[in-house]
Amino acid sequence: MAKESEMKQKSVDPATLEMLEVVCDSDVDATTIWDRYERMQPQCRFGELGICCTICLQGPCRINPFGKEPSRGVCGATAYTIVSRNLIRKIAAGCAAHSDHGRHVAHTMKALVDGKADAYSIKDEDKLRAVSQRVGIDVDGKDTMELTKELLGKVFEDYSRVEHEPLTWLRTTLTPKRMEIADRCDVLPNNIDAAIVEVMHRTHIGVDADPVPLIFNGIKCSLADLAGEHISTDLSDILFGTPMLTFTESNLGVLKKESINIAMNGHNPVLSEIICDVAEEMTDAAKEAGADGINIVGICCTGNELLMRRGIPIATNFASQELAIMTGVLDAMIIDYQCIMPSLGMWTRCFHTRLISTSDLCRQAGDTHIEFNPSSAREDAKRIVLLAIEAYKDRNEKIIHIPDVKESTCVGFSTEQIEEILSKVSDDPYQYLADKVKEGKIQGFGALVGCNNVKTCHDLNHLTIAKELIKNDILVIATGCAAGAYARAGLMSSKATKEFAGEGLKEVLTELGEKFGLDDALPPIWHMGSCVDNSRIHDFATMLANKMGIDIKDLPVIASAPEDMSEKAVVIGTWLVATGWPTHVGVLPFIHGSPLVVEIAENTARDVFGGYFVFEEDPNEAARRLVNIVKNRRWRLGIGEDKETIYWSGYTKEDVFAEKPEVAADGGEEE
Ligand code: SF4
Ligand code: MSK
Repeated sequence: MAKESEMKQKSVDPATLEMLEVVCDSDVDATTIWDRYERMQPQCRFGELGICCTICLQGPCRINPFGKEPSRGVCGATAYTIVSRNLIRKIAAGCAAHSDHGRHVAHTMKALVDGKADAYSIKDEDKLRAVSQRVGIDVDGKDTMELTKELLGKVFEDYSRVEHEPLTWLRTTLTPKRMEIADRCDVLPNNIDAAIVEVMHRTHIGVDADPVPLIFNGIKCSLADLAGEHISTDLSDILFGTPMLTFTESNLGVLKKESINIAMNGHNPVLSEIICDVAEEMTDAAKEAGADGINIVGICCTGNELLMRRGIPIATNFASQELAIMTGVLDAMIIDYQCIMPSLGMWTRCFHTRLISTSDLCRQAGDTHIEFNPSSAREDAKRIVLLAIEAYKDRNEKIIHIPDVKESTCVGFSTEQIEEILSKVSDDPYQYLADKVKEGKIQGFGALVGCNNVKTCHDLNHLTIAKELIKNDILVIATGCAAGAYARAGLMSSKATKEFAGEGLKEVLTELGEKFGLDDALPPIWHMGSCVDNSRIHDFATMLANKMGIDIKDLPVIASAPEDMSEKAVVIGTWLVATGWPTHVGVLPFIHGSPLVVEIAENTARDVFGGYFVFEEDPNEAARRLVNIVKNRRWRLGIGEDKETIYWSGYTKEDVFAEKPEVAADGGEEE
């Protein structure tokens, strides 16, 4: 068994640590992500630096990172070409994942319009009308299905346009200044699929070797990704309802020994929503099997989707997904796609758990495959729930271990919900927020997003950075596995506001919570949803920027992916930078083999877009730098404290100005 000190380095989540102890003591011959990471050491330094190329079969080619030979690949490519090509291929893969997710929701909606998906309906007609209007559809006199069909036409156009016009989902969601900059830089995509294809073509051997156009092409693809994410969010809200404030619980303690436990893992809500509907109708079958009912829990972003819309408890985020099986009470793990560990089949074979795949995109050896089909969604869902009920009978009571760890969680901060909350204190909701920013009660906003990465102590970076931001009156908005970490650590609760928020932030959250009728403060971290729901973060910042009459590059905002891992995190970080966000990543991307590419990410991007990357592995140092960036932006807006008194909470003048002064996004001189 590992020593306690070693265990502590793996995670700061008490439920995870408890389960790792159980695993160490058991006879099960299977490995966790932490075991496999240890066995993988040392990892390839060439790969980490991004200077290994396998693009053609003359490779792999590796560049000497110390300036000696070989300095070029067999074809002549230098480090900056290889690093840029590798980087933008990751961007394209992330864009493919998000935008294909959006396409699948659109196909489900199309099946509904065609009368071939009776399990579905339009749950949020207001959103249907609002999105339709936003994208330029005349909604007057049109019925629901007519409008849905017309909206889908606009959606599919963004995946297939031939004309050189920008994507509708960018043209109608970016600030005017952003559109102007993107247009000037020639990074406005006209077609989501074509943007991915262009990256793949450009990075083929013997095509683009210049790092600048390569990276700008990656930025273009990242903006296509933003559109794909936005389409996913908009259509999911229309089909399944826009999230509203919901109270629930989080962490492995939400699993119930007496119930049939089903975990929904992945990203796309099209089947999981129907499984929830069907499970409610199958309680009798569960009781016949000896259970007291069916308990659905979430993992990763399918978990976030269900958490936001239905208050379904979230059990784990990415790194701890295997541990849900190890509790011995998980009767079925249902997977759709993305961020599903290929080790799950190994673990379900060690337990009674059924691993049920639902998309032919994402299969595992040993799974039971029930292909999701919108036309047979209810039947598919019933078959899946019945498999879980069957599995329940095979449980081994002797190996059950559920950590008694769960936290109260308040979620559901869609932009629509935020607006409704703010409307209780002002007729002009975003003006209220703008005023609080100007007064300094809220110093700024921190978007904390992204994954877990086993290279960091699980959830430590997430929690360290979030606590420091809210202590400094920076309101945190969160998505993805970052949000999962905060939910499971109890940071999405009124209690956390009292315990961790700075005085100004606490005052605002208490006023908002009480006026909204909660009798308590709102949480200091607002859960905005899954990975694709970073589009909500984009909308939130855009609305605030428009209200304040400035661009996002001037807003006192920062973004951070404290434990970035997936290619989707790479693409999200890229469009955040392109839309004006200073964006921290806590795990270094594979680009440091080219000082030129690092320079573009940290500095050139700032000159051109106003956003830029902040690479910092130490979470305390990262938090310090992020707080300083917010203060720096406030000061530049003329709403910071006086130059001599700006420095508070232990931050020195040197700290604040250690960050390089920002340069106007239009390429103008430093102010
Ligand atoms: Fe080597 Fe060039 Fe082929 Fe890459 S594309 S593997 S650098 S020969
Ligand atoms: S699930 S992309 S590990 S956030 Fe969206 Fe989590 Fe990152 Fe996957």
